[in-house]
Amino acid sequence: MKVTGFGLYRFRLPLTEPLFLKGATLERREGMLLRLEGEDGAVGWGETSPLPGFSRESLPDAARELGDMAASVVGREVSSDWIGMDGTLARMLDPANLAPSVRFGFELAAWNLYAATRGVTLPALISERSRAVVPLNGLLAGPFTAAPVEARRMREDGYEAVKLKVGGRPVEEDVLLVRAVKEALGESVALRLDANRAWTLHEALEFARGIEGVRVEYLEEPLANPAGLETFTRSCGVPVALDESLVGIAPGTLQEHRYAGAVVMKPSLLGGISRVLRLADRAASLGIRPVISSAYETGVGTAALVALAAGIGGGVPAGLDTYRRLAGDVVEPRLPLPASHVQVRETVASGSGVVLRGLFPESRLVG
Ligand code: OSB
Ligand code: MG
Repeated sequence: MKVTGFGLYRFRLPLTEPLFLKGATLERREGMLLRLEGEDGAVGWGETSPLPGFSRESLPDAARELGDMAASVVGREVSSDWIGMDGTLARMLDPANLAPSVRFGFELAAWNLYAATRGVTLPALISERSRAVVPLNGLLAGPFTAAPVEARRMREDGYEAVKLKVGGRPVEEDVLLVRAVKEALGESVALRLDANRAWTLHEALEFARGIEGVRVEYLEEPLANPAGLETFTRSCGVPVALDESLVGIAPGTLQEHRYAGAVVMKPSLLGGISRVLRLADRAASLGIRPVISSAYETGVGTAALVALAAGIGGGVPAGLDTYRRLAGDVVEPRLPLPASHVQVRETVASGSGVVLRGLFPESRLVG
């Protein structure tokens, strides 16, 4: 089967409320969809949505790269060795050094096209032992006073894990908040914390002392200077997770970060499916817990993250609660989220139900 053509679409979706990210406030979520077409009529969709404040590539730059990449595969044969973390496609893309969101969108479209022509599902391509159900973590985003209430509701809704952002207020306040949230969650719901590199080593250790006795699954990126992460975790015993730091870590050097308890992997920011599969493979061999996580993708990207989590998560809750913030989507019906657990088959099917008219009036062709 050959690739016969492609389409590139721009979307702009409303959010439930403005999103405050590092150095950027988003009123809308913008990005692109790529549709790759095969000679048998099969199509595969992918999503490229750079996240302001986190992605280095701009949307126009990503659009150009994605369009060039798609044009370069028209006429190419999609053989059975295309797919896989070290398949022909991944090896062809390695030297191209695509922006992470572009590599994610392009690989996703290609994997989806391949799945469509073979009549298999994306989760089956990712792993032979894909799970039917994936647990998800709830993301606490509300103000200080609302968080414990929201946390209790998530516990009642069956969440196995809940994630709380820290580092944006004085350390003593974070300590009080973490204690209140953990009390609301109880011992049966895991508490994940994310400081997004807010602290000095001294502040982080002060925080760790403050929460002594509170069981935390992990603390993501406590330090402004990640060189101190190993010292931090060894001196206080709080497990750390890598997120921002992973961007600069080649899968082959992950053993230098054995001190980490978990790696939080966002394929849109890390550079696609194959890179995440390679990292997950290394993490598994080092005993580091792999967590698939989202960055405000639409239903197309988020469904792919569910497929990845089903294949590599080992039942670890995935962090896909950013989907909650989108007030519209490019797929219909919407994915069955937010939820404490998702059915993989149903979710992945929704993720391929792209609609370009009606629900999606602002879409337009780029180039
Ligand atoms: O720091 O983990 C982050 C989303 C976009 C950009 C950065 C981050 C996030 C999330 C994802 O918090 C949600 C999750 O991991 O549960
Ligand atoms: Mg994080």
